[in-house]
Amino acid sequence: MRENSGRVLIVTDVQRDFCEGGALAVPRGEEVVRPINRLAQNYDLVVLTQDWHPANHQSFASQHPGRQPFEEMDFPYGLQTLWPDHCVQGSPGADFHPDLSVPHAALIIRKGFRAAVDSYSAFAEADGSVTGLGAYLRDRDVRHVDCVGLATDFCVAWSAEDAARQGFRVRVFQDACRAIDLNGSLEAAWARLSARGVALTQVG
Ligand code: VGL
Ligand code: ZN
Repeated sequence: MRENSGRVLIVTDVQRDFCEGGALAVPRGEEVVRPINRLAQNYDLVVLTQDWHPANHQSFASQHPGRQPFEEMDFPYGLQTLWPDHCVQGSPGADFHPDLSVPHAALIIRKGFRAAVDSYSAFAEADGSVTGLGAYLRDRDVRHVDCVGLATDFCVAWSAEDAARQGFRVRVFQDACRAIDLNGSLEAAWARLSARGVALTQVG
């Protein structure tokens, strides 16, 4: 089995579409790149996630006539926020930010590749289907999960929460994340995370 420090860094969705000029730009999203490049050097196990939607993904408001981005809509698995088209498979916006430099990353988890199901978390899709990441980490004796990336209040928070639910010790590096902050989503995310015992910390 591969030697590691019992710790993984999960780098969430540092993609062009979530950065300045992108289709679903997170305010100051590109600012996470530099701290993440530096932080990742301290980890021998790094997992990247990549939002990766087919062009007809049902989380896109464009797929629902009369609906606008950022509205909520009832889906079979619960309430789904509708988004502008973003991170379309194979498009430039789905690429990692060109300055992201984590060449030693072991695994890339692609999320949201089924048209009918969104997936914020690296551990499970919105309908509960697991990605296998939990088992992958347990197989490698990982106990500590550290989270960075975009967006704090959606994909980062959902992964951190799922990790905590699965019994990992979880930290979120606040200054290596940026939020969308939609209708109080950031405050709600922090509340859910602290209720789960997720620690908030800083790269510094
Ligand atoms: C994300 C909204 C839609 C994220 C992904 O990475 O936080 N947010 N798809
Ligand atoms: Zn998405």
